[in-house]
Amino acid sequence: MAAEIKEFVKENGNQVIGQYTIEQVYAGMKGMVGMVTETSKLDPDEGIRFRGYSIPELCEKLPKSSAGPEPLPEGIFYLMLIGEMPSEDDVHNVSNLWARRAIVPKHVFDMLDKLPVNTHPMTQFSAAVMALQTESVFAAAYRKGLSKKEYWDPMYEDVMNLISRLPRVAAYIYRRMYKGGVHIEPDPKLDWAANFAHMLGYDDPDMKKLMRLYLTIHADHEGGNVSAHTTHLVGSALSDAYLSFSAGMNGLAGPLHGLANQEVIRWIIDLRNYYDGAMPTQEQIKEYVLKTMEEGKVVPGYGHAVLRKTDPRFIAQMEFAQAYMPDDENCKIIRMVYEVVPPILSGIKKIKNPWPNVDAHSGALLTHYGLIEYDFYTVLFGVSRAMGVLASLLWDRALGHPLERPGSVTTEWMKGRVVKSPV
Ligand code: AMX
Repeated sequence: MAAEIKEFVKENGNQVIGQYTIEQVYAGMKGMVGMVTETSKLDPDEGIRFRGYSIPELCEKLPKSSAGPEPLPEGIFYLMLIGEMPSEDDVHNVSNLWARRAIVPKHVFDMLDKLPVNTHPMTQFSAAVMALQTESVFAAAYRKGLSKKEYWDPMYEDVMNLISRLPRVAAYIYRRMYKGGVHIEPDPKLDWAANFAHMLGYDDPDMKKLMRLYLTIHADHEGGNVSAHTTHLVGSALSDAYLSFSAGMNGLAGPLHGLANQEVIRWIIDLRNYYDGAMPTQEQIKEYVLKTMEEGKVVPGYGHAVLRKTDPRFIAQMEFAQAYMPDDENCKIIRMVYEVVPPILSGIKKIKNPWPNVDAHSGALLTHYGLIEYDFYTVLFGVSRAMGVLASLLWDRALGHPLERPGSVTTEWMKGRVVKSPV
C-alpha cells in the first residue's frame, strides 16, 4: 500500500482538491481536508463508516459472542487494522492475543496509588499510560537503531500490548476510586469487553453485552477529531504508542469532546432534581433546555462539528435501551429530550447540527446497570477509542507518514492577504 500511495502521489500530487477561506482557518480548520486516515470516514448525513461499513452493517456483520447479538470489539479492531471483515476465528485470535499480552507492570499501579484518590479518572488514565511507556518496544528498538521500513513492526507490538493492557489499568482506577481499592483479577477466558466489565465489578450478562456494543461503536470517528488528530500528530514525531495515545487521551478529556458523556447524564439528573425527581413532562424539558441555554451553556450531547443528522451511534444505543431496559426512566427521558431539543436548536441559526451525538445516550445505559460514577465514563470512551487511533498510528508508521507541521500565520499576515473588492 505504501508503494501504491507513493505512485498515486507521484502521478496526481499537484492536483487541487479544494479551497478554504479565512473564516475556516479561524474556525478550527473545520471542513478543510488536511490529513489521511484509513480506518474510518465520517459522512455528515450517514455518520461513521469503518472501512466502508456503517454502524447498522457492523452490528449485523461483525462476529458476535454466543451470549447475544452485540458485536465483539475485537472484530472492529481487526477490520480497522486489516481492512477486511474478520471471521469468527480471526476475532477469537485477537481476543486470545490480547488476553496473553494484558500484563501491567507493578510500577504502574504503584504510581496510581501515589496520586490523590480524587484525581480525575481521565488524569489517572493518561498518567497510567505514560507510566506504561517503560514497556515501549518501539522506543527501545528506535534507540538501538531502526530502519524506516521497520518502524511498523515494533509499533505493532506497542499497539497490541497497549490495547490489551488498557482495561486492566482502567478497572484499577475505577476500583481504587469508587470501590475502596478492592481489585478484581482478570478472567482470561472472557472476551476483551466482558473481561473489562468483570474487572470493573459488573458480571451481569447484559452489562457485558452493553460493554461489547459500547466499546465497538466508540472505536473511531475518522482522523480529524481531537483525540485521533492528537494521537496522529504526536506520533508523527516518532513518539511511541504510549506517548501518542496518552496525549490523545488528554484531548478526549475535554468537555467539548469525550467529557460530554458525563455532562449529559449529569444534566439529566439535574433536570430531574429541578422537578423534584419526578418524570418531567415535555413542556418541563423544553423549559429546562431554554434555561440551560439562557445560562450560556450548551445542551450536552447535541450538535457535532461534522455530523448533520442523528448520530447512528446514538440510535444503536437507543435500540439497546429499548431491547434491554424499556422501562428505564432515564432512557425514557432521553427519548423525550430527543423529541424536544432538535426543534429548539434548529431554530437557532448559528447551530449547524441540532441532532444528538454518541454521548447523548451512553450515560443512561451505564447508570441502569449501576455504573453511576459519571466522572469515569470518559475512561470507557478512551479504552474503546484506543482501537481506532492506535490502528491508525500503526498505519502511519507502515505507510511512512511524515512529521506533521502545518503553517501558521498572524492576523497581521492574514490582513495583508485580503483582496479588496473594487468600489
Ligand atoms: N447547545 C447549545 N449551543 C450549541 C450546541 C448545543 N448543543 N451546539 C452548538 N452550539 C453553539 C456553539 O456553542 C457555537 O456557539 P458560539 O458561536 O457562540 O461559540 C455555535 O452553536 C456554532 O457551533 P457549531 O458550528 O454548530 O458546532 P461546533 O463545530 O463549533 O461544535 C460541538 C461542535 C460538539 C462542540 C458543539 O455542538 C457542542 O458544544 N455540543 C455540546 C457538547 C457535546 O455534546 N460534545 C460532544 C461531541 C461529540 C464528541 O466529541 N464526543
